[in-house]
Amino acid sequence: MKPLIHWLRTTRLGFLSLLLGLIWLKTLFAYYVDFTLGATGVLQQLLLFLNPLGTSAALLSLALYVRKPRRAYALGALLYVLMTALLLTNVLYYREFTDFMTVGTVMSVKNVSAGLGGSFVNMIIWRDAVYVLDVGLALLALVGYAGWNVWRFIHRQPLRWPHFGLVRDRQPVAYHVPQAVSAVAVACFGITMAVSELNRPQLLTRTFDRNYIVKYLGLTPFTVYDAFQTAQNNQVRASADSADMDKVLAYTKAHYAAPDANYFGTAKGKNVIIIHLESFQQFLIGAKIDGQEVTPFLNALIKDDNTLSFDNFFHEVGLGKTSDAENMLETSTFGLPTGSLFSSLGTDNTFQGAPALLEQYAGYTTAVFHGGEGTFWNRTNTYKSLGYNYFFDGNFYAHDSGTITEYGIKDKLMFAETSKYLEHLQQPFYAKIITTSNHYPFFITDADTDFPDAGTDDAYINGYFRTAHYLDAALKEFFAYLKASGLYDKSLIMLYGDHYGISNDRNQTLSTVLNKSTSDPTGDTGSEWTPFDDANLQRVPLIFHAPGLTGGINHTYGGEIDALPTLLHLLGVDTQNFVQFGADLLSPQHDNVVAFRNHNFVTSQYTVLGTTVYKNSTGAVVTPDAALKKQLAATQASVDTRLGLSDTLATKNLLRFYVPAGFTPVDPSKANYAKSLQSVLQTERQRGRQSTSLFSQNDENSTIDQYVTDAPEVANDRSIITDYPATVAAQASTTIPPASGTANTKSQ
Ligand code: GP9
Ligand code: MN
Repeated sequence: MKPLIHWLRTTRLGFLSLLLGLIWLKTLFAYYVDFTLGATGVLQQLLLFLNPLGTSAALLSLALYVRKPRRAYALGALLYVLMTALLLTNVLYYREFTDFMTVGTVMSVKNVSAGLGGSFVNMIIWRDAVYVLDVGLALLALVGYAGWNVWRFIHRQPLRWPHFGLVRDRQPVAYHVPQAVSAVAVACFGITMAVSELNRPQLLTRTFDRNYIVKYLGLTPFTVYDAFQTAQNNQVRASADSADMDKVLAYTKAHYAAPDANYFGTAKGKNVIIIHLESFQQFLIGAKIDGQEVTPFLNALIKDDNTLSFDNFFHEVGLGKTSDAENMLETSTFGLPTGSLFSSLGTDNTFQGAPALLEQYAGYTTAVFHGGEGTFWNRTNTYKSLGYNYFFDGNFYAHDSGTITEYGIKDKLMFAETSKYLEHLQQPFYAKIITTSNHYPFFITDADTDFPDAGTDDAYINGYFRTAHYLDAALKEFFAYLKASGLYDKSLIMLYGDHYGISNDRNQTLSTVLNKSTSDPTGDTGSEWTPFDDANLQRVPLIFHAPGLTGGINHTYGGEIDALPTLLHLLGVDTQNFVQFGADLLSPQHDNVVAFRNHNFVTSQYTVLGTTVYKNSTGAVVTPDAALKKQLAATQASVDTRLGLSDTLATKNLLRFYVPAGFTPVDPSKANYAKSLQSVLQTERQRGRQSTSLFSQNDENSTIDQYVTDAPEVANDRSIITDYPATVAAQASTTIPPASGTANTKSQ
């Protein structure tokens, strides 16, 4: 023990090790006390425990390369203070925003004033002393170690105390020591990276969630990575000018598809309820396991007279999966070739998305509901940029181990709990509800569903049919509530599948369960599984349902990029002046070309995957003659242009150069989603008799009593769906008195 203390007191390595130990402890304190990183399982816990070590050691080891003792000690101390500052500012920022600070946030003035201004200081609480006390100690130690003895300085005579190791530490460290320490530190970080990649593949390329990067790699690597990304983004943006925008506008104007007069405005003024069907592929529709329909409710819905659906509708997502699907749906622009647009550009880019367009051109109130962490896919920031008035994230839902699965609240509870917020929204509203139960690893208990196991040797495929069945049952309950409460008559409901649930490498096993006629609408009967079959499975449902809406099953070839123009035209909002890369699926001018994110494409006759051309009607590979070759080359060129221009628009942030007539650019700083409930209720009260919420129209009676669910959690405790969770309940007791009449603008 004594030699150790002596070593710590008298050598540079000792001093830096002390700092390393302290920053490690403080980071762990932040991880466990201030951040909610949700580490599960031994491996994640272990990573969390060890990840501060590698990078902190690598940084501190820089001080060893400095040969002069005083400078070496000073550099070590400086690095330590900087690491502490990074940690502490993140702790404060996290307290306010439940997210980590990005370089973009620090640099952008509006966010700094919104996030780091006065309220930043107010965020400090007593236990933050943990983060700063030792800095004082370290500095004091530095005085002793490096010989900056204040006493001696003032009195011009030596003092024996504190007689830390100055005398013994005049020698620089041996040449090999800095290299050795750095090498060990970098190796340590490398191991963390490798284990993370195994546990969560594509962590950095996909950038799901800042929480994840911190959980796996640590705060410093996150900040460095973020700074790198920001610098790259800024460089691309700086090279842009309005001439780039003109090119995009020329393209989108030329590809505008005018609405079909029979459909234009048929749902005008209705509420829009978007139901995001997680990982839901078209082959589920009509599929059976042991003679039982997987999705009996959706099967019937598609056959309903008031439904318009599409059976040649494809997902077009890239690595951003759910977030790519959401991005296409909200903006009719593509996700990025790599990573997630929401994650990398969602905070700072200019958007002209569905929520803002519908609010400004048609008077909609807009809200999004997702039962998971708001930070996932950078949703909280991106939804603000899109102009959503409200975001009800996982905090607004009852959470305990029985009510959640990996990505959010179980679907039956999700719909039921969402309804108690929905009834307070001013109508017409645009509300998006994101389901999550049907997500890999497709886990659901026997208490939730008695649907049979598909019996393949792939547990995920078997689970997929069960979670899809559970989702279908949840939809049935929700629709029954919409009818009972009266919302149904005033709403257009749009359902869409976001992307595949079963990845291509599982499709062969999947094909053993599927009757070919359901898996492959083109009737390919070839026994061998081909990339063409994989491409066919990229179909996802797109369903519009509203009383009075007709249309049956439409066979137009289209993709997620086309959903928004189709929806806007149904609502009577013309898209001619908007920058959108999709086209109205109901327009006779729609070109029936589906561009996949990897530049492959499908037309109504051919599927082109790389250089291979398949004929849709037979699934056979064809060798195109000269005429067909020319035709397909032209289509490929148009697909490339479409994707390329969309990418330029996003990466150069070109929408800042264009404002459609009558549109006001979104101000993301206006939204405060933590207060979503409070704001909705205040608006309702302030508007008094002018309030158009379902609750107000129902003489201020809740309609939640009409929600019938067989969710086992609710059987024991109905308060899950009727009451607000304790964490947000205070928002309900807002004291704003009801006003006598005049309509107020929304306070958010
Ligand atoms: C759940 C979602 C999961 O809504 O966040 O994302 P995914 O893995 O499907 O992209
Ligand atoms: Mn998804």
